[in-house]
Amino acid sequence: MHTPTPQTPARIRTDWSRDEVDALFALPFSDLLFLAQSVHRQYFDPAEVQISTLMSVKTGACPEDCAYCPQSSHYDTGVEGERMAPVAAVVAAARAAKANGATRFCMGAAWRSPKPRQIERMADIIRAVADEGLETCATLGMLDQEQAASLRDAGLDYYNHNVDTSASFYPEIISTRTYRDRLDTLQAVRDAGLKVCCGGILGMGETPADWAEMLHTLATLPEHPGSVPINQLVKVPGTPLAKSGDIDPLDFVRVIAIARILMPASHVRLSAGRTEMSDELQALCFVAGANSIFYGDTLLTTPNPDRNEDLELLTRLGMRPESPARDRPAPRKATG
Ligand code: SAM
Ligand code: DTB
Ligand code: SF4
Repeated sequence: MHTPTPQTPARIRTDWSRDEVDALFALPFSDLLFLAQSVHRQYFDPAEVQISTLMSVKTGACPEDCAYCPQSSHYDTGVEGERMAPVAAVVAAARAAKANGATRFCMGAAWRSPKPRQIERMADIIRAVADEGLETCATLGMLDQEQAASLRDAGLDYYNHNVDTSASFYPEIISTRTYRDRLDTLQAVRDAGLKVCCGGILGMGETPADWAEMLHTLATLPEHPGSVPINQLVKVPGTPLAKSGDIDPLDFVRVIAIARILMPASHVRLSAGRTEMSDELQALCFVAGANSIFYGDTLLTTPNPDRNEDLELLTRLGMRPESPARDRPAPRKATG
């Protein structure tokens, strides 16, 4: 059992100033990690890690031009456009994910925003996955409040929509939709009563000031996202960012630690990019307050560490999968 540190629990604040964020970036590494650890232990058991599994339910041929993305039709990456996965295939993957210890099943679709027919088909899929007793998450592009409400009524728990980077750097990365569009979708999702999963990507050529700006944006949303995925760019050949330079791994840890301090009650997910990270770097990320991972052999289209390697790493660190959310209602019985 972890012992909470004997101090006032970190307050959940959405009024952080940019100066406060910059001051965290200026801390010596060990001071920053000490602070992040202290905050982490006030809200979470540091031995627990939340396990999510991803599935691409509609791959490729996306009309958007996100410079990092292997699924954009603007780039030749070898990812073929596919039709939407049938409900039975998604349920089979969800069952397998649950058997492997996942508590959340995240479904991604390469859309700019879903069409009415696609919302209906997603609703069928979400109902079936929720009936398996898993938390459900979807990432389908831009949504309005009505679409978000339909997904919520089908049993969706979380919606993933990343800000990706700072508002300042964003135009370098995507031209087909704006930062404002992203924030509007996040608001529609919140207003519909869905929980938000929102984070970004490091390593696209942005500067540390962009990391501070992005974290400030996330931590001053009207409510903190329940999950904050921090991705390291997966450099996919054929995308404009294929040859981006590496970031200093210690900077990656800094960003995780600052996300933890600013959003103390959120799950901070060490997301894409783990195949390029050493065990030691991942361990440092957990020490900095990361407490969620994607688990399973693939992300959406790119590889993720082997499941056995992940289990071995968690065991070596004395960590274990978080138990299913206590507030989760019992699985509903299938009706049809
Ligand atoms: N099409 C939807 C959208 O963009 O909103 C959902 C799927 S999209 C693949 C979800 C997120 O995956 C992106 O916002 C981005 O943050 C992340 N992502 C995509 N390609 C990535 C890459 N090569 N490296 C790291 N993260 C990536
Ligand atoms: C997130 O922040 N990262 C995940 C999930 N949300 C949807 C996606 C990572 C995708 C990496 C590239 C790929 O596998 O296609
Ligand atoms: Fe399409 Fe999403 Fe990839 Fe952008 S990130 S190209 S919207 S699948």
